[in-house]
Amino acid sequence: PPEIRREDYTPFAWLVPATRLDFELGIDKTRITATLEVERNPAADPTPTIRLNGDGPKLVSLKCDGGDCAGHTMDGDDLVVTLEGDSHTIEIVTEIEPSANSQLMGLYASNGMLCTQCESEGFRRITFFPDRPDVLSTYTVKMSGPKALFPILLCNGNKVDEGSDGDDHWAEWHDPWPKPSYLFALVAGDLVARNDSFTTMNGREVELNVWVRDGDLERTEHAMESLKRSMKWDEEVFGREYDLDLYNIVAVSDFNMGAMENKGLNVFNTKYVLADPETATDGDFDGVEGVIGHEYFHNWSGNRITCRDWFQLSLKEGFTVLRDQLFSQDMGSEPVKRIEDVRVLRGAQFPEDSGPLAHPIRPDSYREISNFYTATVYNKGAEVIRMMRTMAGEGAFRKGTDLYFDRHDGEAATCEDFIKSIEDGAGLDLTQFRLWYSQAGTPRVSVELAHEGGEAVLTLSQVVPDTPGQTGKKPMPIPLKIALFDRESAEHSGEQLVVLDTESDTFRFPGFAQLPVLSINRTFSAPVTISRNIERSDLVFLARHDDDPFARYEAMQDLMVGHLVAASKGELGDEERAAGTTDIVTALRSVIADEALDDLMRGELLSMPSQTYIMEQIEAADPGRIFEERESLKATIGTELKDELHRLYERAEAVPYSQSAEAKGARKLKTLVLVYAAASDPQKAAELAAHQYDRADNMTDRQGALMVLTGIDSAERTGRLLDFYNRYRDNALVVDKWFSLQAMSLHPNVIEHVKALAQHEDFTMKNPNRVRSLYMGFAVNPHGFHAASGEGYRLIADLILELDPINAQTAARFVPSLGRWRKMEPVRSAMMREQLERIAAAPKLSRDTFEQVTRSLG
Ligand code: HT7
Ligand code: ZN
Repeated sequence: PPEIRREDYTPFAWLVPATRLDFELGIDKTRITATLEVERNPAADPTPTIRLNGDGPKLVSLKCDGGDCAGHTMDGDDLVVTLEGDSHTIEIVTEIEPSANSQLMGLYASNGMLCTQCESEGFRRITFFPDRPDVLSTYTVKMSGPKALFPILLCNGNKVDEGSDGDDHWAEWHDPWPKPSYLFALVAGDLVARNDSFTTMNGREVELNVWVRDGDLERTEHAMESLKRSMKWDEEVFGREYDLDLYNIVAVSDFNMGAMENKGLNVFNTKYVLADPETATDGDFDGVEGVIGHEYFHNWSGNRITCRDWFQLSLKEGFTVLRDQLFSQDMGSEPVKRIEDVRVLRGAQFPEDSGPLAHPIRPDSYREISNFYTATVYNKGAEVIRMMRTMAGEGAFRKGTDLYFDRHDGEAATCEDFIKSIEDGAGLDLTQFRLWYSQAGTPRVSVELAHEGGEAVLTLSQVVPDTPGQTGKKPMPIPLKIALFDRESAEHSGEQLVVLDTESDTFRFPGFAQLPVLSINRTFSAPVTISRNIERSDLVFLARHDDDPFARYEAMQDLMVGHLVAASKGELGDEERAAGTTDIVTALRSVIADEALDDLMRGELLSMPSQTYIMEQIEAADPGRIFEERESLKATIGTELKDELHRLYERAEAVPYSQSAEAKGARKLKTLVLVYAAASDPQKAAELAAHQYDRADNMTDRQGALMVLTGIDSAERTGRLLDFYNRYRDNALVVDKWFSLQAMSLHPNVIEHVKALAQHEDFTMKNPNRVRSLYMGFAVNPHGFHAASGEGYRLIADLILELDPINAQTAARFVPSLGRWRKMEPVRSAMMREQLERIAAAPKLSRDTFEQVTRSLG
């Protein structure tokens, strides 16, 4: 497949001011008549032809201005039509087979209903069209089909007409806002809605609907409330008002990603719509709120202003992720949300940035754009814009975003347009900052603090590491929030922002009689790694006294990571090991005792760093060794703090179920206590977990207990797993949990369990949620995936090969786990590479998987 390069962008030669689509809907066969009004684009070089992208629709007929076209030809999958004049009407009739569409792109059947997914290049699977984000058109769509099968007919915009014709009926929809084809959507099926309304800041009433299958309605309240909160928040915080009279959300059970922001008709994975206490965890509730917000915020950052080309994806995704993160911070605990977001960044994006798939947030080239919906484009993209906000201050940043929305409303814009608007609106000079858009790799900042003549002297230096295709990078502006703590009073005289914009720089702070304790990168103000030789006692100090909750969490994590890295590398003697664990236990004890903390934050401070994160800190990592050390530290903590943890559990157990922060915190602590108990006293933990499971009145407690039980070989494990399945076998989202809990377990036979589950009658390769629940659960479980035998790697490679022809996008998303081969110790490294080579040698790979495998081997 050819490489597409950002620098090759040229505007499309034709404008398409109006598009009319006529759908004759059927599950097995759908016929589409597309009528395109086209006229020459005065801003582009003239051509005698128009290229209409296609990906498999059957061409039934083609007309130009009501008759034969001057000529047409197929170029690969595309239809190229000769046009002699300056404006024409092109009519194209195509046929497609929705029920045979297992890729879930374009128009497909899911559970008896029809729905679409057009981002990025799915529209071309429906009809021939300039399927690129810079071609904006207004759409009028007529949908017709059997009333019995499709009683509900939905599309973008507003319904303008409807009628019946025997057993068939039809609806006509018009979307007044010009949009690119990737934002087109339709849904036809037997659905019911939770209905509500929202009055905008200018007094306009908007009808809101959340459409689901009959029986799921009672689990839509949280989604609806989240939608209303999102609409209000975007008015208050970004001054953005909704612009149609109708906002529809539809939940579908077969979906490649989380959700899709189609104009006025969002299509959602059921996982991000349905939630009630019996079937959804606190994390699931937060996920629904976050994704509902994300898709809603796209109405401005993505739809009203869209992307010129797919290299600009972070323009809409990075900005919208930042907006959804700020929204969730405001709806719940700000520091806990920040910690969660940083954990995601470090868990998914840092590995991407240090591996073979590293790319800038604005990539320079791709073969398959679906592979670039990455943590880098989304999450690092959000961090980059967050840094602009930090440097500008909230008020000035808002002036910048206001200017961006004003200047580019209705356009297909670029990242450069966004940066320029922030520069002009917020009054910042972002000349050098633009490097964050073009340079991949996580900068490493080295930190030294000295005390000289009554001054604290801070020396910072940065290295932006080489990444595939990029070497010798330039220093970037890195905004670091810092505070200097007096050792006696445990106080500081104010947080400061230092910006490191050269390779190395020194900052002097007068007024210190002795060396202070440095708290740096507070709130994680820059997406960098910090390297410094800090005394353990200083980390204990910060874990105890830092008034920035993120920095306090960071100190606690650094304390544990430092110990586990050294222990895994065999660098600790008995005395050092004992001293290290004592410090950790002491710090944890003070966290348990600190009455100023709320339990959600306490839970963060008491959590151990993940095995994956520890592995990332080590060259040639040995996962077996790290697993043992981590389990051993967990057991020590469980033993040493047994009484304190027990009291914590008892206190938490008395808190009744609610969605309050207090109750959520209590539930988080209960499962955390079980985790420590499972390492120190497995039999006791199994009894406690079984007890929690049996008396649970909510999914958070039940799933937490079962998660712990899956790792303990016991009668309690077998019984509760069976109970869980029988209790929830009719609820697909909960059965997904049942699969993933077992795939993620610490049980020694996890590989055999996963193989057996793949044969389970409820397992199917056709449903991405089910595939992800079993196999992604396993791929992120280092205990199973990195088994010394190499069986885990083989299992994932087998999956990729089997899934690739069914759903290439989902298959390709498993490749990066094998792509970490360079980070592993030599034996595992060779086995991982061998599996990548086996996939690469397969006779017929999708473009998606081919690109990821070749880059991973590269
Ligand atoms: N903008 C949406 C992206 C998306 C997507 C991309 C490729 C294939 C399937 C997809 N479904 C949704 C999601 C979002 O970021 O809001
Ligand atoms: Zn998005």
